[in-house]
Amino acid sequence: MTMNEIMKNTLSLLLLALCPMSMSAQNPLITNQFTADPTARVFNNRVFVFPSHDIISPVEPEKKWFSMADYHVFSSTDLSEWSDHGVILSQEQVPWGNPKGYSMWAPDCVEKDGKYYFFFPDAPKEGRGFGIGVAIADRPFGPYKPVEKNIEGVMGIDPCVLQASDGNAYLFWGGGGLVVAKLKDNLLELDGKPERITTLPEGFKEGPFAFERNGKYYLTYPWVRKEKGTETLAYAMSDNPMGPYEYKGLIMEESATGCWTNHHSIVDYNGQWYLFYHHNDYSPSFDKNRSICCDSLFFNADGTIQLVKPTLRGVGITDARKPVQIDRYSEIGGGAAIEYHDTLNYFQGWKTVFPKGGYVRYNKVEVKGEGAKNVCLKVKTRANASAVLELLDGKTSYKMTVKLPSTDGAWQEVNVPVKAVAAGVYDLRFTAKADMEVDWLSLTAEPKETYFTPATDALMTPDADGFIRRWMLLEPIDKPNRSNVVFTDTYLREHLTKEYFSGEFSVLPKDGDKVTVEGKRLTWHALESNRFNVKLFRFATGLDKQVYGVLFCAVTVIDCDEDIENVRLAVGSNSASMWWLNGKEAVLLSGDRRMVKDDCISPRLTLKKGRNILRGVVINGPGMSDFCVRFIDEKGEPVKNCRITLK
Ligand code: FUB
Repeated sequence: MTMNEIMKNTLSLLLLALCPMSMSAQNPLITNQFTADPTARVFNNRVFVFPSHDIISPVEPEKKWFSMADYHVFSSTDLSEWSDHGVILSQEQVPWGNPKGYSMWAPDCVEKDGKYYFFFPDAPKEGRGFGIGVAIADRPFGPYKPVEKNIEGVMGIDPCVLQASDGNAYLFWGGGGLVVAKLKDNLLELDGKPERITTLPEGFKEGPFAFERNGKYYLTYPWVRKEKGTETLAYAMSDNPMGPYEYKGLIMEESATGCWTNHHSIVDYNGQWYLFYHHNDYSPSFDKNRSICCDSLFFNADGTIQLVKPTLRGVGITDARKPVQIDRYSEIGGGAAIEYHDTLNYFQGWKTVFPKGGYVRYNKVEVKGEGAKNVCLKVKTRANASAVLELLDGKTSYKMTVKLPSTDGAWQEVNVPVKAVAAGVYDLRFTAKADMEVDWLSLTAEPKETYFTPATDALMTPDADGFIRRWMLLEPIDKPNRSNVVFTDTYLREHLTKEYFSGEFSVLPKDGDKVTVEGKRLTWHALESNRFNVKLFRFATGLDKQVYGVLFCAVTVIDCDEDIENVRLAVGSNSASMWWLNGKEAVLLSGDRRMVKDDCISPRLTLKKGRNILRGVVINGPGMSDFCVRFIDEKGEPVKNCRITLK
């Protein structure tokens, strides 16, 4: 590696730690992967959530059980916008763990003297069951270095460390009941014998989470009430960290959707207490693939805890300029209902289906800065559709009729000017005056820039500069790469010529066609780019898809009235890409590239009379993917005497 490459590589890793991937969300909090067993901790006035990372077992997909190979950490300062700091520890890194154990269950993390101690269960290299290990870092988001051996004397799961005001740290864990032991100052060894907690009502218990408030110790835990059969969240209190603990009641009842487990943590952030827990929102029929959520938690004056009802709205204030996912409603009525966008790919999220008169209320959206004069909606409407939008803050209230253009029953982002709304935090109420479906809405000062419009059958030629703007684009394929320096010719030939789904290099897809890549259903979209460069990054964000560590497939058809000889394909892309004309490789753009017009130019080609199929695959690690493509002639002039058809 050259010095330049080393520096670029280091910079990319640093950027991922410092500028992590971010997503806005309500419940569930993480929208692009499964997350479970959330332990929330506040470090440096930022909430960090250390969850388990559920996956479908890559070794035994038919075995319907937990499978976890690594941990990510997520953080937020407003509990609405979440950053994924990436993988902080994986099973191959644990010296004492089975590198193929897939048993990295519920973790915890605490800070002591400026070091972060990450406690995690794992299957040992030899023998059965679980050990609990520690990995140490200088920062909450790592890098974490696992300690050579697991903690002696601890066999079990679900570690939780209580740093009590008596100056000691106590380790709680589960596995055949709940256990507690004092930790030595180094947090790596037990200081005395573990004690079983035996004072709680009967029934399966795991996932202990202990904390201290106003001189009382709370032991909270998932608990199965005999008569119900799935996990509640319950709690007990004591005057001592090691107990005895007296049972006090439930914090959350059994999941309404039948998720067998629940697992939680409770944290005070800026004077409000929050309960983090999990449900199975993105996996309704397999409850070992879970998703973390958060709701506010309240104490009574005597220190007991009020029951928390899980909500979709969750917590935090939502920035009105971003897509407000009204399907995460505070209240719904009039026949409105939420549905999954795609029951074969639940990560596509939800939409709200409104009959005439259906409504939702979504509390706490913030109109920032100069206020709003425009509402942007992703909708499916027919002719003469309208809705009433109300913004209520107790003092001022706005009520306006939003006249919507027809989208002919297809999803489209539309901008509608509305009367000026002053900056402030409002509860939003949206009432449909005709049948319609809404994905999200935003309130902005100016019409929101739209990067794409749905492709039509209208005649389309290359634009004035010859750029091709009508494309079939496939939703991003997961292709994790922390840095783009790996994009050598050899890497690209191996990874971009590989068939990720059947027909990738032979079938001409139609709008809405679906393919399956590593178990994920991805949809083709027929789009016209509003700019000369096709902003794949915006394409992905518009669909709430992952934007980094991705591979995009693009196809278009160039229809010519006659053979056009001696043309060259001129491409710019961010990052690397590979292009084929009529099945033959035309040009390869390798390395960590920025999108520059005509960056790479193919050898001479012929655009034949009739249809020519142009395919491209763009790959990117951390970066804003896009591409621009045109044909140029011998003089470098753009080729425009052709049509772009997609058929
Ligand atoms: O995530 C695996 C296990 O499921 C946890 O360790 C338990 O607490 C339960 O949530």
